[in-house]
Amino acid sequence: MSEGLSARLWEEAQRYLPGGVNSPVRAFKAVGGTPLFLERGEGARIYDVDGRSYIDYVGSWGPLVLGHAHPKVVEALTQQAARGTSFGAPCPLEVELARRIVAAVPGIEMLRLVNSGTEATMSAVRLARAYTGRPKVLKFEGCYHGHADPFLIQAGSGALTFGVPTSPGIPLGVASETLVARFNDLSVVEAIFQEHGSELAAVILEPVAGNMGVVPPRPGFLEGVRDLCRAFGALLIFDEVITGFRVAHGGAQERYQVTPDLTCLGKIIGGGLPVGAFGGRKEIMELVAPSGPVYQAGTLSGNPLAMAAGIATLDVLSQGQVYDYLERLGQELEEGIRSALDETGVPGQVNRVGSMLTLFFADEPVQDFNTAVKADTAAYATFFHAMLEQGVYLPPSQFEAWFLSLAHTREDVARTVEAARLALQRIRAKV
Ligand code: KE4
Repeated sequence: MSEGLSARLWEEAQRYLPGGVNSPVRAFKAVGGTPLFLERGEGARIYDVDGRSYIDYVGSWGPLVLGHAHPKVVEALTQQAARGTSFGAPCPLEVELARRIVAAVPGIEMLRLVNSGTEATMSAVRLARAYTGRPKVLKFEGCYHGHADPFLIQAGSGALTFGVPTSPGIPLGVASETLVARFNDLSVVEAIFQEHGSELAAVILEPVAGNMGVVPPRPGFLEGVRDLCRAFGALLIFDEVITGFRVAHGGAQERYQVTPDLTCLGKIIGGGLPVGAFGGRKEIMELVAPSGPVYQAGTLSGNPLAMAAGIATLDVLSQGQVYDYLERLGQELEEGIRSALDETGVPGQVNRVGSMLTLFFADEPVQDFNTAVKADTAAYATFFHAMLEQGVYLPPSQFEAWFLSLAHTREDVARTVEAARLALQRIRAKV
């Protein structure tokens, strides 16, 4: 699909950047073909360097819940840039963004702003280990928390699964402190707590999984994990880098009424600029340097430019009805895709929470990593390119979330559903 300037840039990019990209998923390896180079975004649309436009469902992987180049964000950035981008000193805007986050997120009384989701989650785990004095962390298959060593771990063999690294460069000593359970399976979590409860510093999870594709929590799952953490003295960490301000103004912890001990944020709170945060109960957060001994630092943490974008974004999200709009649009997209699946007879599952959803090319419901990985990734690749040809830009991987924004319209959704119908017919014809 990609030709012209994108193709030429792709050749050059591979000379300077590993795999031609600065983050692996962008390389289109999961869907084949060469990535499009994008030069502009406006509202729900993106424009590639060869002048083609697309309805965008990646939204920079979640941050752009207002759409691209929202006037309020652009205005805030323009004004702040003229006054300086970073001082390495306290600035009013970091206090302002922190105030908004504390007011919105039930589990956050105090927070530290950082520069990525990875920084947020790695710092939260260090803090949990310091607070409890315990070494081990439990994560879930299919949940992604960034690229810090303790998280690039997959379930090993054996019942109570010790982790094994998913990347070279991670010492076995690090991997041995990470345990891995199956998302939505409380029995495994209980068994791990029975076996290792006294060593567990924390359980970290995406309360709505987005990184195996969208997988909602089963009723009672989050509550069960919350109860086990409380019973054994481990901290519950919600990684809300995707779900924060996405599935509700107060994130998944508001939507599902389960409050963690620590929360990690990113993406939306930066409005498209690099920002992350970790926060929680004051008695835990006061352990963070310089008020406490747990070291964490960052040159650009709380920089006024990123704060300006985040504040402008949360301002818009504080207006009434925005989440009702996202919910309605998400429902229309889900229903439209389901009807296209029915009409074409292509086996598929649609999982959705609010304005994040995934179409899995799978015969059975997708409720965890094991069922997610059964999806037909070849069918997804065909679907992806057929949608791209019709001007719809989806995540270049079956195991990611599609994101709607406030800039998407009902017409955009109708066009997307029509394109999906034609793309599914192409898959049908291939069978
Ligand atoms: P970053 O370090 O990429 O800002 O955030 C890491 C992270 C942490 N937690 C969750 C739940 C996340 O989804 C992420 C990053 N998400 C991926 C997409 N699923 C970012 C895209 C990429 O890696 O290029």
